[in-house]
Amino acid sequence: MANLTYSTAGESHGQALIALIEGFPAGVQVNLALMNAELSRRQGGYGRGGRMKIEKDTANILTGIRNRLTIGSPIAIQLENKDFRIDQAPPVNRPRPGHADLAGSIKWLTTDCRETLERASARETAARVAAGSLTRSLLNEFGITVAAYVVAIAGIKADVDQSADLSKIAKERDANEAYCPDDLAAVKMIAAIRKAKEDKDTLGGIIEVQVQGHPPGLGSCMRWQDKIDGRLMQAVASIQAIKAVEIGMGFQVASNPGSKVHDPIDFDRSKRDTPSLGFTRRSNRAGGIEGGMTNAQPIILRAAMKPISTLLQGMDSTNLESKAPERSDYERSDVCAVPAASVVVENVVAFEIARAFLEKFSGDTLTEVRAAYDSFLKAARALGS
Ligand code: EPS
Repeated sequence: MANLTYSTAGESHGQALIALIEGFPAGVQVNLALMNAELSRRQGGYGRGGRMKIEKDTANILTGIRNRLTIGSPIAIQLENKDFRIDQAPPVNRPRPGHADLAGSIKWLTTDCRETLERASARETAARVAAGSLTRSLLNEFGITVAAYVVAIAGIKADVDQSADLSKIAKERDANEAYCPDDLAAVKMIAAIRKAKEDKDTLGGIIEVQVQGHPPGLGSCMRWQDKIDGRLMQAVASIQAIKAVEIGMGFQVASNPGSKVHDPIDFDRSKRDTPSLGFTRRSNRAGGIEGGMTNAQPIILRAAMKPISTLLQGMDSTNLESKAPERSDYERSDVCAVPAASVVVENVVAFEIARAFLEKFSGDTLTEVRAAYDSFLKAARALGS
């Protein structure tokens, strides 16, 4: 059976966005309510701009399902753009520093940045959320949970107990518009975003994502392309405005001795029936990944998002037509999209985990995937005495 893959199509002000998912097994009940809830969460978060008042992103699954069950054929999901006006949208000649405007205009030999920005826009992330949230229907069958949350905005840091139950973290996150599990920090973050709006400026931040309940051995050390850390990092770094990604201790591994970086290995017989097979760790500084494979500890990954590059005050730029120095163009935009981007991070990570899961436990149908999963856990449990 084919590898699980997806691609997206669509412009910010085109007719629609499309996600096309291939290699998804048959027999999975699609949780459409979950998909629409994730799409709506992506539209929200404090600091969003006017576009989100126009759109109401809901998934129209065009192909690949019959009576809510997947049938193994490619799944096309359509999200309608209510703000469909690409042919009337004005040209943009003064590139915004930090956006794809300048590099894209030179690359596609045009002085109109709109040719590039229509596709480079973060509107495309709605299609990624649709694709990723589809895989949650599969991951849920195996008790695998994924949640991302905001841990910093403009240097205001949240205090989050990483070892808490992931559903508890997600519940706390959902209680405020900063999508931050620390309520006190969320209040300060929201105030900072409000101030940035008054200053006609924008803010970035840090998103943390965790995966729990997955088995060991997803990814592989045998081929560089299969390493799960590399794959997760690429998936997350490819999200608009993400500039850095770290796993576990991340950059701090460089300044600590090995004894303070690696996680001692224990065995707890009472946990033998869990996906961890009983191997417990006193710490999780590796962020759940060793040798490009999951080690059944929670995966912990953080991503840094730069401030949105469209500033209401503009920035010094150059007119691509006249070459005269001018302020950059203003396109309607967000003041801070870190909360919204956390939803995108969560769902692209879910997709990569589902992809790695189906590589290890492949099958045309959910029945076969489940059989492969059960038989692997049985064989792994039988190792040693
Ligand atoms: C976005 C849609 C866009 C922007 C924003 C995110 O819509 P519009 O350009 O019509 O306002 O609000 O995109 C950007 C931040 C960007 O740099 O392009 C969305 O759906 O998330």
